[in-house]
Amino acid sequence: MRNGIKEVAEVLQKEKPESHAHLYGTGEFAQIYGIVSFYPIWMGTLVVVHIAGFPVEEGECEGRIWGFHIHEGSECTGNETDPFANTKLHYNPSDCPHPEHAGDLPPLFSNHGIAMQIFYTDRFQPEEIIGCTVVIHDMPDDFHTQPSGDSGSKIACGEIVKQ
Ligand SMILES: [Cu+2]
Repeated sequence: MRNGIKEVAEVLQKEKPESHAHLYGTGEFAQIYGIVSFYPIWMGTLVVVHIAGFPVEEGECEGRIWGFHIHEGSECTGNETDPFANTKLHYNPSDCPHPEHAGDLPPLFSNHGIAMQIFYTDRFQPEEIIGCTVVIHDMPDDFHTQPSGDSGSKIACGEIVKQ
């Protein structure tokens, strides 16, 4: 426990992620790009998020929290109304309600257009989610509404591949 952060720093320095996704935005969010990497640690996964290109809001009180999930579909493709419709539902192998899906992640907080977050989860292993997708939404997840937290449109997406 005491050396937890040291161990994380070592993993980041010495290991390669077991899986990762390059994310790209769409439509009015086409500026969004970045990478999400998944490292094995502590019988679970260290998720490292670095995304840039979020719109920078002028006001102090709005628009900086974005829903963030792993979806079960394998392709960042879709149709005119939902460009990432083929990402389908949240990754949920244990058939749990939202927000207990394995793919339910902490929402992204953007600052000066950048979201940088590192967190640990034991809901999946890095190799287990290869072939799934990472999706960013234009609304915060309310962690209550079924089946997806009322998190609005899908604005960015990345396909998870083996490193
Ligand atoms: Cu989602």
